Amino acid sequence: MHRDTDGAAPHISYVIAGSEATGGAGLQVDLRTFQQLGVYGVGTITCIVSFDPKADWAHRFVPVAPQVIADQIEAATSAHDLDVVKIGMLGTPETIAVVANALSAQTWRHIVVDPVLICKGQEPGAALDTDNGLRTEILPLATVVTPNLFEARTLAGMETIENADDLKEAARRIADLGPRYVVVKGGMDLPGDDAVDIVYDGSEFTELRSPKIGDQRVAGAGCTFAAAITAELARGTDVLDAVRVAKEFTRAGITASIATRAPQPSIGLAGSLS
Ligand code: PXL
Repeated sequence: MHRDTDGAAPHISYVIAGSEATGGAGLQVDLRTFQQLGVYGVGTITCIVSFDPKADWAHRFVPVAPQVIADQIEAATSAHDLDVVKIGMLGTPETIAVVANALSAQTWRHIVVDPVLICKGQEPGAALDTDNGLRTEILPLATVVTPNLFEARTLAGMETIENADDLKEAARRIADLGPRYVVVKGGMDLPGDDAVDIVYDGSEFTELRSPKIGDQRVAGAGCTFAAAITAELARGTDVLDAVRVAKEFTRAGITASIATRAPQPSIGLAGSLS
């Protein structure tokens, strides 16, 4: 394996997530983020999302066969000593079962879960089963979970989240599902001028704020944020500092977002920051 000039082996981050064919979200964003933060990335594909430009960019979703996911995880974990992993989009109850089973086969220093619940292109019944599977099989394994406002409302069973106190209540309820740290992202849709995030470690809350950038959603921001936390944790950073770095990294990426013919601009920031 390549070594830095000082002879140290590079830190490795692992991600189990979906491919998003425009490059604006999913595994493509995760691996770019790892690279930009100076970490060697290893990825396992769970599903393939190809937005359809002929149908108003509707989701087309194809799951990877469970055995192929298991084979990828076997290859990745056999080739490398992996101890920090990000879980992105899983997409089906079968995928959730195979990933939960594979995760429990070894110990992990950190499992960062981006609880992707929005999955268009599936029957409502299957989508609900998937969301329930994520809640019961994956969330309890998480050391860090990063719900956005929609995901926080759904996982916490709250009708509305409108301010920092609501974010804290959601974090408390989601912590009851098992994750050690909950990072609830207020994002664009929380009223106010700031992007507010709450970090809850099971006893204390930390509120992070930075001014919102523009008024447009940017594809890939959630993936980037969770991937940056994962990369920092792989480098040995503690959770709160990893979240701070990830917030700043994501803010810089949104500022440098790139135009695309898909409906939302994509998070930018080409090149390595290491
Ligand atoms: O941003 C959520 C997300 C994650 N992973 C994949 C996606 C999307 C949204 O489109 O396609 C593969």
